[in-house]
Amino acid sequence: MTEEFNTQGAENLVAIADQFARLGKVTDVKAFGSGNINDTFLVNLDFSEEQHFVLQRINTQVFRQPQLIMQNMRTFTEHVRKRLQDTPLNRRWEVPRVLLTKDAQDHWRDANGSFWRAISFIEGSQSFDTMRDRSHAKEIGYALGMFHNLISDLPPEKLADTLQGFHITPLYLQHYEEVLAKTIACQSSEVNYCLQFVSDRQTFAHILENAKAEGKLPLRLMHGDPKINNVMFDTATQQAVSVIDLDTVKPGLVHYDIGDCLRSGCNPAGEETENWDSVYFDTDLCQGILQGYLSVAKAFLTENDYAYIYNAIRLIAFELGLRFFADYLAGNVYFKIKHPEHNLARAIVQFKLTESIESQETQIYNIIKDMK
Ligand code: GN1
Ligand code: MG
Repeated sequence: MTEEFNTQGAENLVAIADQFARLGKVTDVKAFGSGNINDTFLVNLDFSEEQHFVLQRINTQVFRQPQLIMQNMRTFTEHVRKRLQDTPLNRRWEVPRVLLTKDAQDHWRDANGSFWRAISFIEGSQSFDTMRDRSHAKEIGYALGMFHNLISDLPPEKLADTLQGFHITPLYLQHYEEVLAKTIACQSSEVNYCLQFVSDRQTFAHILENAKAEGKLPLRLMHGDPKINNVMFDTATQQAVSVIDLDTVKPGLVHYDIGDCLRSGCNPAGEETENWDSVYFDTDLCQGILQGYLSVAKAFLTENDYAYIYNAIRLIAFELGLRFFADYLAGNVYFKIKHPEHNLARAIVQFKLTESIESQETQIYNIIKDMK
């Protein structure tokens, strides 16, 4: 929970949650999950049919037009619901629902102007910050494939751009250069490592955007943030049942998603570790995720799509490191932090992961080739 919420007090949170409690009474509100941008809470209700929901305060410094997120979520959920109704799956699959306020609005603004919204909680499910084993990896891949599959027939232009420049690596590089020009970074060996790391990969940063501009990779709809803990698992069957966190579902490249899913899923040490020597990219888990993904996504992937998978994995790990490092240099204005060097530590994790990906380039290409 942020400082601000500590001072705002629990009583106030209950009152905010109550705006969305159309059935039952709010009994309890607790900080929930480990999001880096929005503030997330789990609300408990005394209503037996639906015992929880997720309450979120959208960070409007990041999402400047939060109403667009809600509009996208409604378009997305409507489309997927219809798809599932017309062609039911033979296993459990859930889509988070937008919950309305007592005045039938999809959000609520408090006296400070904060933007609040509520989403249904997928009952009987849980998420994980790191991968348990290969069957878990396959399920994560399946979940992303199913997510892409279910929106593959929704035209990208039906959804608004909720976060301009999101995952456009050259723009992050440009921002980094602007920040760097204004900063006198403290000269530590960690900072020097990061400066050199980015400097060595200037050309590479353009690889996916160039492929998009050359028409090799089409604009599709993407999730934007399919990291491992955004996939929900049924607590009884341990099968993936939903992909949550729909704020960045918007037009983009599916490669950003494939890259993000693999960079988060195949890093057994997790993105918050400060034991940098323990960071590596696990190719066995990579194979598991891709196997699960392709079992559902083969139908819409082209030859060029396969050709860019390796570079997508390498790029998104690098990009996230670059984003964390630039935020550290800028004085931690974007990602929430627990201590002043937090974003520097997170950047090093992603750069170590990128190095590990680079050192296993041939193996990763072979995994992809064998799976086509
Ligand atoms: C942010 O807030 P959260 O944890 O859902 C970020 C993602 C990063 C992720 C890294 C809108 O997501 O892009 O991959 O942190 N979201 C945004 O953990 O910038
Ligand atoms: Mg997110």
